[in-house]
Amino acid sequence: MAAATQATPVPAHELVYEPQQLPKLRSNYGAYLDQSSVGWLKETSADTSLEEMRTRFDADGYLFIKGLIPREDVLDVRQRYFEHLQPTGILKPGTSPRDGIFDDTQDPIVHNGVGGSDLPDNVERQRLLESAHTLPVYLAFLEHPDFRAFIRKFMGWDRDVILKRTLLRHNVPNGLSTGCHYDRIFLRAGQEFLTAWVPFGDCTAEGGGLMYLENSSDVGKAMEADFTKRAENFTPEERINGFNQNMAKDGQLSHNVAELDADINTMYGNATGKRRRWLAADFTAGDVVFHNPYMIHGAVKNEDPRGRIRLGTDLRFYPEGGEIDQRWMRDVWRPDDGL
Ligand SMILES: O=C(O)CCC(=O)C(=O)O
Ligand SMILES: [Fe+2]
Repeated sequence: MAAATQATPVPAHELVYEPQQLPKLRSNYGAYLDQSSVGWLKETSADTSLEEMRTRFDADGYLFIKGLIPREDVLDVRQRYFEHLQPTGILKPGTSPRDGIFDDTQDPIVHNGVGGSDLPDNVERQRLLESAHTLPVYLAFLEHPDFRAFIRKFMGWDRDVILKRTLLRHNVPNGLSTGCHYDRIFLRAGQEFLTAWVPFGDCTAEGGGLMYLENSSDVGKAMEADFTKRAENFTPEERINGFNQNMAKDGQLSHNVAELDADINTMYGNATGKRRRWLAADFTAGDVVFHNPYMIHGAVKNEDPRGRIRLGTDLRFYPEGGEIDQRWMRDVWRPDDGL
C-alpha cells in the first residue's frame, strides 16, 4: 500500500487541461469571429523530418515552422526598415527602431503600409515604402543561404528562383491590414509556386499576424475555377488580371473575415460537416509559414496592446526553369506597378 502521506498521482487521462485561450480575430471591417471559428495553427519544429514536413504541408495547405531563421537576422531587417521609415514620424519618440513601436499620437491611416488598402497620400511616405524594398540588408536577407537551402531541400529542387516582386508590409496598431485572399488571384500566369510569409519581429495573433482558413485549398481552387470560367471571353491579359471585372477593386476576397466566413460556410460547406476555423498564431522572430497558392488567408487587424508595428514580407519561389509569372519578375514592388 502506498504511504498515506504521499499524494496518489492522478492518472493522465483524468488530468483536466484548460484549453489554451483563443485569440480574438477580426479584419479591417466587421465583427470579431465567433470563438467556434477560431483555432491555432499547427506548429512544426525546425528539426522535424522533411518527410513529416511535406506530409503536413500536403495535408494542411500550410507549414508553420518555429525558429527556422536565426532571430537576430530577422530583427536586423526590422531595425533597418524602421530606421528607414523613421523620418515619417511612425515611431514613438524615444523607442528603438528594432522594437518598432508606433507613435500612438499619430493617425494610423496616415501610416498605412503596403497591401492593407490605399497607400498614404503623402508622396514622401510612398517613396520610402518603395525604397525599403531595395535596402541592402533586405536584399541580402532574401538570399539568406540557410533559408534558401531549406526551401530547395523541402521542395526537392536543385535550384530555386525567388520572384523579384516581394511585399514588405507593415500594419500599425488600429491601421488597415491585408484583406482575405488566396495568392493565385495575383499570380495567375505560370505554374504553381510556394509562398513563404516571414514576420520581421514578434507578433501575436491579435497583433496583426496572418490567419488561415482551415482546409481551404479546395475552396480557393473552386473559387478560382469559377473566376476562370467567368473570364472565358476576356483577353489573355485580362484573364490573369487580379483586378479584372470579376474581382474586387483591390483583388481581395473580403476585408471582413466574419462575413467571408459565413459566406464560405454557406456556399462551400465542408465534407466532414465540421466548421472550418481561422487559424492564427503568436509568431516570434525567425518563424516562417509556407502556404500553397489556394489557401485562403489574411492579416488580423493589429490591436497589439504594446503598440508594436507588425512587419512581414511575402516571398514566392519556383524551381529554376519553371514557368514563372513574369509580371512579378520585372521589378521590385512599385506603387503604380498595376499588380
Ligand atoms: O503580410 C501580409 O499581411 C499578407 C501576407 C500574404 O498575404 C502572403 O504572404 O501571401
Ligand atoms: Fe497572400
